[in-house]
Amino acid sequence: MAHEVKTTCPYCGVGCGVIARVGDDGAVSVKGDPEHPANFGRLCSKGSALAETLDLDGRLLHPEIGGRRTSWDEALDLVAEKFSQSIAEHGPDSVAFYVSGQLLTEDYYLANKLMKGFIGSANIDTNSRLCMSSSVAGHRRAFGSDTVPGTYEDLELADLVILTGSNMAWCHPVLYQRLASAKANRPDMKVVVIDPRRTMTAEIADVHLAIAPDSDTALFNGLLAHLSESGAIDLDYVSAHTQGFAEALQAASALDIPALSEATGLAPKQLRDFFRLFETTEKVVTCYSQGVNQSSAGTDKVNAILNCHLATGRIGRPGMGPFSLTGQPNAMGGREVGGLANMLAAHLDIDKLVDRDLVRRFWGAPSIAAKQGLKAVDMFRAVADGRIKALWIMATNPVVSMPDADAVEAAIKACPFVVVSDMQRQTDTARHAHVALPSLGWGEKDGTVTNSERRISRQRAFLPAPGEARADWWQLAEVARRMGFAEAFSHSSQSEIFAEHAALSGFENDGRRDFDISAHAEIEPADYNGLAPFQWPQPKGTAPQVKRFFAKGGFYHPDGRARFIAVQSPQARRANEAFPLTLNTGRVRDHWHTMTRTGKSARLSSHLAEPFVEIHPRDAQKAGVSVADLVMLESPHGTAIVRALVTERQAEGNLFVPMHWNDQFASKARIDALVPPVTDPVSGQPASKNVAVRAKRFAAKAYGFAVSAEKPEQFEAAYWAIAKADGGWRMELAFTDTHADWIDWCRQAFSISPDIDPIGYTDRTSGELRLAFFDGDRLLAALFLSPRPVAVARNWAVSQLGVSHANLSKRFAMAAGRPGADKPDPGATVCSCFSVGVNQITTAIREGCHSVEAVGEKTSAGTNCGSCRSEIRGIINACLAAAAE
Ligand SMILES: Nc1nc2c(c(=O)[nH]1)N[C@H]1C(S)=C(S)[C@@H](COP(=O)(O)OP(=O)(O)OC[C@H]3O[C@@H](n4cnc5c(=O)[nH]c(N)nc54)[C@H](O)[C@@H]3O)O[C@H]1N2
Ligand SMILES: Nc1nc2c(c(=O)[nH]1)N[C@H]1C(S)=C(S)[C@@H](COP(=O)(O)OP(=O)(O)OC[C@H]3O[C@@H](n4cnc5c(=O)[nH]c(N)nc54)[C@H](O)[C@@H]3O)O[C@H]1N2
Ligand code: SF4
Ligand SMILES: [Mo]
Repeated sequence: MAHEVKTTCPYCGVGCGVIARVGDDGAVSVKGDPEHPANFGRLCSKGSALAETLDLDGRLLHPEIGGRRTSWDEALDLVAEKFSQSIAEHGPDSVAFYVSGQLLTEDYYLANKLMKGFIGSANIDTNSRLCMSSSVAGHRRAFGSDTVPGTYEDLELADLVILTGSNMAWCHPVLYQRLASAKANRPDMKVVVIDPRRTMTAEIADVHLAIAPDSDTALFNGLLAHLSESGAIDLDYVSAHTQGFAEALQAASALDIPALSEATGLAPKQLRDFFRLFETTEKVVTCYSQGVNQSSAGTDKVNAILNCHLATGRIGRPGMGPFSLTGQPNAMGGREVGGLANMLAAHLDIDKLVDRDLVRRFWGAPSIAAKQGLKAVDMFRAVADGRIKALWIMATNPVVSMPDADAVEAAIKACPFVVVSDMQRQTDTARHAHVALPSLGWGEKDGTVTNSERRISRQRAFLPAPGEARADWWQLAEVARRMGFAEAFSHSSQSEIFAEHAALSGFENDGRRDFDISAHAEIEPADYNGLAPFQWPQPKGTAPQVKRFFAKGGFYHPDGRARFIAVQSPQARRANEAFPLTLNTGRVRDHWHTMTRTGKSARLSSHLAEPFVEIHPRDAQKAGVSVADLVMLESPHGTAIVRALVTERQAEGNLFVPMHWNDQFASKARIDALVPPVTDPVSGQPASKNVAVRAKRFAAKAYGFAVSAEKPEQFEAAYWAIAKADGGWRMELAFTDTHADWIDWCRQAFSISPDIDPIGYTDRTSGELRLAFFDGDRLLAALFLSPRPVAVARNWAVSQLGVSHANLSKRFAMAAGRPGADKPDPGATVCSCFSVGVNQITTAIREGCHSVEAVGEKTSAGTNCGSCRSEIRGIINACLAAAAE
């Protein structure tokens, strides 16, 4: 029977409410939940496409040992036995868990409880180490607790919103849309974007400061010094609620304006204008994300920002405060349960005996880890050198996402016992598992997540468990029981685990800890099922509330005062003579991390269908790279081959490559293979955004583009990248050898039977070759080959997989790679909701549509989820600027 279920989006930390509808025929559709306080009904492109990612293609549906199907009992017995054996022979620190901010709080809570309380080691770390750990460390240094003081509404109430190291338009799209509409309603509101490259986020900005990589500390130190000189310090707040201002100010005053200009690459006037804007605007929110966290000075960057807000007392009041944007759907929940190797559950401190004792008593645990465990980069080092002998990886794909990824892969391959819990059978990491455990995915699993504004929401199941897949918490509890900890892991539902977690948050708390949701300590399953989104804290006996922290002090250091941190501004310049370019890495709009889910959606895959490098025209010229060439990138750690996207949005000397592509989708694009394992000394977070590399043209003899109804599996190519398309697959190719028989190559790659002959032609002078294979009127595959990057109307070619080719001239048009005059090529997809291409948008602009709204009216682009609105704005600006020249 058709039914609707309220749940939460499994992608970014905005944490949007989703209503999933399962139709009579079992078909799922999703829409935004108008009542959810994070999104009020909006969804971005990824959220809107959730239903397209739920198929069972490639799912791991049964437990496997050594690649062979087995029973749950056998798999769980083996995991428990191997872990227990390693602990007995080599001690508790010889085993480790590497988990994820994509686990639900209930899963995460049990993983942490098992490792820290019962195994007795703190060797549990998480991909949050690569994501939020500098923010956590910065918060704890300044506030004495890992607290995000504000709420989303503050972005709408502010008069100045600073976005630094955040590509919010693409990474927190619904929050960005809330900001964009607040600014449209109140045009006096100012937005400043601080990012070395001009991202789509900058399209609504009044000011874009293209700072030199890693010069944020210098910039915010300069700001603090300016605030002091201009008398903008809130002396009452500073003296009543803080410590260490003088030292911080002294460190901040080290650079004068010319030195700051040199350090940040910004003109003195840009610096002064920015400083003055901050000085004269009381309601300021500073949002920051990975451009701040993922740095060898990430924690210092965080504290440089917090210093400015503490000094002006602009914290915890409506429209004011620093705001760390969390990445993953449950990055915040993971911090609450103490999932990091240097934390303890419920925001307690692993370095404090009293805190350890409190948790041990609450859990009734035999022993509790007495010291911090290994942080992600060190953990994989310990795997590599044999100190860790049994490793359980859950809901993360480190062979793609860890720095020095090739070394991480080698370590995993060499590890005596590796367990991987995932939804997908074939990931770059899962392929090396000794034991693979099938986990439930979004729509099947049930529990809670916490978003960036401390709001806890339910993810609810609306689909049956596929095959034998089981929840991650169940897997952990079963292994714990088999290791002899049955009593402490007797939970029969996620509701019981949540209640225990809530009870621990209130246990001997008395207001001493920020995280307290003990109002839910005795929650019954029925109430848990119906639980409405609420923000923490919510102590016992209180109703849900909107809470901001620290407006009147009340910090969590023992004296109740915040700490200013004196931070220096040394430049982390890594580029050098041999590796002269600075590689920056991050995200694109329509893919999520290692693409195990978004890679299933043709719509999402059409926005950017291939791994690429953004490169400035002068750097391209120096490297001998022309538009659409392939580029070989090299660092001392690894290499990658990606497409050149030559653009002035990128600063000279800097490159940007997305983190998403991996061995399942491209021949050589795992960009983390190039990233050195350099980490922040305080947080242990890797510096994923400042990597010294060199670039050169990848010399290919032939370039290809192909579409195919079946997924190509067996083929030879020096470069390939594959993406899901409507009705099949699309592929970019390059060859360093020319194959004698391309027809044969196609037959192998696209599994085409020998009785089917292609239609096509070869042009001997230009060296172009076209081949198309039909089964009756249905296109099976087509290959377009050229000595130069192939010029073919790609989206049109892809669309031919779904149309009838009954008439012969249509088949020849296919082979020619050119649409007929009646069917113009839409160009690369901009709006994935309505599949509107860039050519359609520029046509609309030429016809007089000069606003995002007008383009939307004409083409529908940008009128559903709105994620592409800043790109449309960018295209309009570029077209109008070109027309004016
Ligand atoms: N579409 C999409 N959205 C996502 C995700 C996804 O995979 N896809 N992942 C989610 C996750 S887990 C996370 S953590 C967030 C990340 O969200 P963001 O942090 O917004 O995303 P990134 O692209 O990693 O990096 C942000 C920006 O930092 C800039 N930057 C690089 N170096 C510096 C620097 O030295 N200083 C400054 N100020 N800026 C710099 C980069 O140019 C980049 O534009 O996104 C979340 N949302
Ligand atoms: N160079 C570079 N590297 C980076 C970054 C960067 O900006 N640049 N960003 C870093 C950041 S911020 C992050 S958060 C990481 C993300 O990196 P990862 O965590 O490695 O990326 P995901 O693709 O999200 O991996 C999640 C895995 O869990 C599986 N999965 C999904 N749901 C479930 C579930 O419910 N249970 C289980 N057991 N499995 C599930 C998915 O199929 C997938 O294999 O990458 C980091 N690495
Ligand atoms: S902004 Fe998009 S990806 Fe993030 S939670 Fe909302 S719908 Fe999901
Ligand atoms: Mo992240």
